[in-house]
Amino acid sequence: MNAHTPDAPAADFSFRLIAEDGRARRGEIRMPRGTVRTPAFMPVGTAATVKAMYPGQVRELGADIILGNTYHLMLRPGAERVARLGGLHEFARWPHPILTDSGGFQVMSLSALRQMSEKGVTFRSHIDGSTHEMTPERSIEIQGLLGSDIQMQLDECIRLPADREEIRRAMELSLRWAERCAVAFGTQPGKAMFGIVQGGDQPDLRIRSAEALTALELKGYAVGGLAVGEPQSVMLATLDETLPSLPRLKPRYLMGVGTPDDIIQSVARGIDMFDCVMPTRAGRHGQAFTPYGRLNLRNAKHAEDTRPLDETSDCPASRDYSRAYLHHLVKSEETLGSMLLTWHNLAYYQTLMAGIRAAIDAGRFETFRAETTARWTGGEE
Ligand code: PRF
Repeated sequence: MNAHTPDAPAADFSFRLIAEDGRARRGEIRMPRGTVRTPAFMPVGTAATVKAMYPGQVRELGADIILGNTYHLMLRPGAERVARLGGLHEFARWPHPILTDSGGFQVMSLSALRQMSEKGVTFRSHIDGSTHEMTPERSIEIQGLLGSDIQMQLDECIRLPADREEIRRAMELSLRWAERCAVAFGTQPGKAMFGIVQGGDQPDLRIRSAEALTALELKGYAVGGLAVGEPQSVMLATLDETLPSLPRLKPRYLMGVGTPDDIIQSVARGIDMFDCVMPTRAGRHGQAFTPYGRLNLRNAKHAEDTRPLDETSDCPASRDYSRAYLHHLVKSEETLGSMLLTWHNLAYYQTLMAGIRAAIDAGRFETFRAETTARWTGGEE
């Protein structure tokens, strides 16, 4: 029996800490649609689907929450259409919590011909070239139409390395947009809007951003603008400098991160939530995450390897199919190859998160971190 059976769903949004082990935190977010056990990994369901997975499979692996994208869904099929169809939970057949990103980051990475102003960002769709305007108010409106449980402020994320002045300008704009988003969101029982700390690799700008957002008394805080070109050491140092300026009793979400190693090192610094395309996208490209590190199933060395990816796993994709078969599927570009490797990778990520949570509960997170990272680099397989 698990020592901490999650509490029943609650009428309002709340976060509580269950255990702390060093700076690592074990907690629980309660919402009407369900409870999120933290540290949590949120599979990415950009276009109202976690690619190559049935919703029931995602749930069975232990995901308490998935991520959706304002940018993609506003362009196709459109936020108003999703609302008419009963909202994103009903549309995608995922009745559990959903967090939506605001669109700022995706506009930067995907759209063409962006124009930033104080008011918002105008951009051309990467799908059909049509022109759209995204303001802080419109982002919150869209996230409301989707029915998102955790909504993110609109922000401007700068790639690194960047000029300090440019980082400062984007951080301050993001702060003003946070205030506008907070006004647009108002008070919505059972739902939350999170602010996003920006400030690049500049410690004083990070602290200024974190302190100003804290003053807005939001229900949770994200750290954005990381894993955007800087080395892991810079990302971890930035977390060390930033997290002490965020309130201890609110959830902390590191956006768009990361590898299993990024996750375990960030949990060690006090992060509670993660999302990343890594397990799903890498799976569709023939990459598998295992307890012994990363495997590329395209590699000819797997062609006659009869071992499964991970015989100790409960996941059929990890346990029941030979590496030789997966190699064949990947080489033949068969759909089943993407499906099995995505399933396997998400199982690995959720098992890692469950291991992290159990280790914090038991006060042995440091041992777990050392053993887990040693195995990745041990070269045993
Ligand atoms: N802002 C938003 N979404 C994001 C990021 C950000 O900075 C990142 C950066 N890693 C990923 N997703 N809104």
